[in-house]
Amino acid sequence: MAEPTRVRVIDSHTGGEPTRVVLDGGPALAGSTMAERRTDFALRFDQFRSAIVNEPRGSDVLVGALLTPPEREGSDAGVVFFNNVGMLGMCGHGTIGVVETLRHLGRVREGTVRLDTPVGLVEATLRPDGAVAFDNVASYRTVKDVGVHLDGGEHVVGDVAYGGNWFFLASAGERPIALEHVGSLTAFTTRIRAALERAEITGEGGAEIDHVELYTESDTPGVDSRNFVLCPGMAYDRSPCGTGTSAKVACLAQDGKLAEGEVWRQESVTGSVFEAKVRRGPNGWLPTIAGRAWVTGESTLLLNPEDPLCWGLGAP
Ligand code: PYC
Repeated sequence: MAEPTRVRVIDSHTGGEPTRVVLDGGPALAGSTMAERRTDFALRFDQFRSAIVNEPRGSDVLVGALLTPPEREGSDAGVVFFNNVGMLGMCGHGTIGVVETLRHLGRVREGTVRLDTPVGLVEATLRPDGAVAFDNVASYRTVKDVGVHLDGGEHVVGDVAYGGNWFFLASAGERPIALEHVGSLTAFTTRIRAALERAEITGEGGAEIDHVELYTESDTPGVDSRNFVLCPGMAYDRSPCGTGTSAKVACLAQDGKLAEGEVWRQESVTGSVFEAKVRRGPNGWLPTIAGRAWVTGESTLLLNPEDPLCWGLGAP
């Protein structure tokens, strides 16, 4: 029998969206910047990615976070986020999950936590009440009110915006954003994504728009909006999506509908809430997103190469 590779992980959820942090047993990534390390991860260790987040050890909804040594002096850790289909630029709920995991391990305390990510430095504050607020990368809208024709004949109008990942944001219109409708919301946003691809509508530099966000008003007192976010691997975000909320508040600020420092409460389809604010920055709007994560498990995954499903279902 071959000795299995042991991978120590900590699982958490942020507003219902799970994060699995890889502590030990992961690949040592080549590169001095986090962007180089993400490329190395994607090129050389895609099987490892799949083994950690895909079934039978994980599921389509799970986001993985591989910790690395920091890129910058003074940072607490480097982190590369990944999911069931590949790498993520940034991940808001994952950032909150990583900070809570580092707190759980005693590696950080209340106050400032600095994480190097492939899209830049993300500074977070671990608050006395356990909530984590992170200052996201500059977020901005590149296209307002672009129309797309879906294969079913509908015409949908929305905005293209960046919040650490690329988003298409559109009103849900008459479609209720509710848990009992996630099947039809997933089907609808999947068709939007396909239409964007057909129409060759992209983010800056031809970047794929791999997140689709529908929004509507919230019925919850004190909450501004409710959303449904389709993630790149076709799972929906159980949290309000940190990068999606960043893209949303950047659009609102750009339209003069959200003042600097004003609080925006964004609810997810599951009812979890993030609080967001923006400041004007030199390259866009600088969102601060706050939410809470909870550690749900500490475990050691076993990767046995003799197991036919060692590298996960759908492994490359
Ligand atoms: O919270 O930014 C986020 C996120 C991206 C994909 C899943 N969650």
